[in-house]
This record gives sequence, C-alpha cells and structure tokens, in this order.
Amino acid sequence: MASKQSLAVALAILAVALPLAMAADIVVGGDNGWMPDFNYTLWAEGQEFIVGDNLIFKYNEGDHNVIPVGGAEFKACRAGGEDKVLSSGNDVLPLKTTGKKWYLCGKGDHCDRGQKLVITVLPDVGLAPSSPPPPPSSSANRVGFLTCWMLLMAIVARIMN
Ligand SMILES: [Cu+2]
Repeated sequence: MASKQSLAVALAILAVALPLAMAADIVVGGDNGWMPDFNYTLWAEGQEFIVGDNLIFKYNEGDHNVIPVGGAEFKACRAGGEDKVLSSGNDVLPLKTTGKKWYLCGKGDHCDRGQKLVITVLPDVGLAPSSPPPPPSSSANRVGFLTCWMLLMAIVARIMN
C-alpha cells in the first residue's frame, strides 16, 4: 500500500531529475557534426535552443575550430582578434543568455562555404502550471524528460489515491 514515505521518495526523485533533464545537449549539425558545405541555417530551423542547453561542436581536431563572434563578424565571415577560439574537436558551449548567438569556423574558406551558425536562444519558461506546455522538440533528451515526468506524475497520483 502507498505510504507517505514513498511519496516523499517520488518527490525527491522528481526534484533531482528536473533540473538535470531540463538541459539538452545539442550536437551542432547532428550526425554531420561541424563541417563546411552544410546548411546550418536550415539545420537550426528544426531545433530549439533554450537557456541552460549545451551546444556541442564535433569535428576532427585540427581540421576546424569554433569562434563565437558578433553579428557583423558573422556576416563578413571574419573573426576579430580578441575572439576566443575553441579547437578541441568536442567543444561544449553552455547557452547562458537569451538572444542571438553567432559562431563560425576560422579555418581557410570554411565560413564562406557555410560553416557558420546563427541561433536564437529562448528563455527557459519552465513547467509552471500557468505557462503553456513547451512546443514539441526534436531533442530526444526533452522527449525522454516528458516521458519521465508523466511517469512520475502517474506514480505520485497512484500513491495519493
Ligand atoms: Cu572548418
């Protein structure tokens, strides 16, 4: 039979799982990774970027790099001298603020060949009852999270009865 203790356990799991599940790891370009001759604008249209998510740029170390730039630099495909260059081949960029973010590859003519990404980071609206449900996301993490959430709610509902 249900007890207050099992309810507490379920709620504790929920409290721990919630913030972890909220953040999605988004691999730029999906299976293609970070490369020239790929349409990142089109790719980004099918994605949702929310504060707390991580952008992951994957490529062979040495072949490319990732430079977070400003809008003007992005347009000109030119990084400024003070821009930070990431080059590990597995660069993780936490999305900390909302708004537009620009990235490009600084190697050769890669940027001109489409190796550049512009995204718009949305605020994290959370799952407060007053806010509308988040739109469906292509992120598997979020789908998994919703499944977990519904499962836990079902467990809690059972315990309460
Ligand atoms: Cu490149």
